[in-house]
Amino acid sequence: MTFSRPSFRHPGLSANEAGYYLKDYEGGISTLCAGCGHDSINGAIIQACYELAIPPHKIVKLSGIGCSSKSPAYLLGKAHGFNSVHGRMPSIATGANMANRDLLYLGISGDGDTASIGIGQFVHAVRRSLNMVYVVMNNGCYGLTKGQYSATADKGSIGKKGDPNQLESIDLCEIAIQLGAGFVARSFSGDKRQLGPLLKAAMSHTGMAFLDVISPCVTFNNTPGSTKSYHWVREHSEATNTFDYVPFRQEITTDHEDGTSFSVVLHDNSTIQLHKVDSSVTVTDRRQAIDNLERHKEKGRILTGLLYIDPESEDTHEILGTVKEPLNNLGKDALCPGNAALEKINEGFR
Ligand SMILES: Cc1ncc(C[n+]2csc(CCOP(=O)(O)OP(=O)(O)O)c2C)c(N)n1
Ligand code: SF4
Repeated sequence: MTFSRPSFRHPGLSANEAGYYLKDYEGGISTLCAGCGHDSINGAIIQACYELAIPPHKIVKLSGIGCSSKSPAYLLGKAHGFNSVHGRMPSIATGANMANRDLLYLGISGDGDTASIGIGQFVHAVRRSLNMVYVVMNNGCYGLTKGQYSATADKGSIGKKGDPNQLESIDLCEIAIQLGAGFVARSFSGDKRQLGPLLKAAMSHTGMAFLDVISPCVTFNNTPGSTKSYHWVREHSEATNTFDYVPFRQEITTDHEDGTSFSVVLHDNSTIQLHKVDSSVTVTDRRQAIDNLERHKEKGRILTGLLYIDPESEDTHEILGTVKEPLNNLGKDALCPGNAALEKINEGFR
């Protein structure tokens, strides 16, 4: 059996603006279970990077441990990558980001990897507003270790083993909003139309862009009583808004005049055009964003779409006032200015 992807592609497929083909964004052939939601998210990430024409070598894919964390092996084969210890992806992302601010950091994690063992790492990456796209493939269980409930499993939800989950669940989006993430969204692996623009907008945001994507585990948590199953999410999800993502280089053609639509301009001058389903939903107010989530939860519904955005948000580099250049662009004199400069700095602390 071979796991290498055939190099032949349809001759009609075109290159993106940077001259790359879709295959330049692909990775190895997936070994996840057929029908696993994670594979759909991987496909959406590949498509988003291709459409945004991001040179693959300008991307860093990072993960922890889990079926979800195996995903970087199945996408962006030409990007940089690091598969860390369980729950430790945020520290690896922080270190890499501090050394080279010129790359796009894409963290891929699971609900076990982030909400259980990695919760301490996650909250600090968020409150530092690390400039990264942080994707949680949320199936409410530990898929890789045979389906135990994770900390995002809803109380009362029933997995394959049959006993209902007795513990309260952690809502990662609420935590992210509370701790100052500038972009927070929730989506569903089975909703390609919503997930694609959300990923592209997240990749264009400066600071922490957090995306919680409900991603059913078909092997251990796709039962009728599970709130992370395909059936449940399709029956109970409600989109806060529909929206288009318009890159800066593209002409804006959509109508702005509609009373329930508005645009948000990001740092790189690309635009998010929101078409609100419910005009009472405000996505630029932190307190209201949390309230919206709770209101829908009370009714047993899962709110999806862009939940919160702060277009003015700063990233760790701006907050700390770090050097503008990636460290590998600096010469020896800048990196190692010598004893006299060190003495002067130490003097400043006395
Ligand atoms: C330090 C450590 N503790 C526990 C494990 C066992 N382990 C491996 S993956 C995993 C949970 C994975 O769940 P999740 O992150 O939700 O990913 P999924 O497989 O569901 O996509 C656990 C507990 C480990 N590998 N390392
Ligand atoms: S065990 Fe679950 S999460 Fe893991 S690959 Fe299979 S379906 Fe996906």
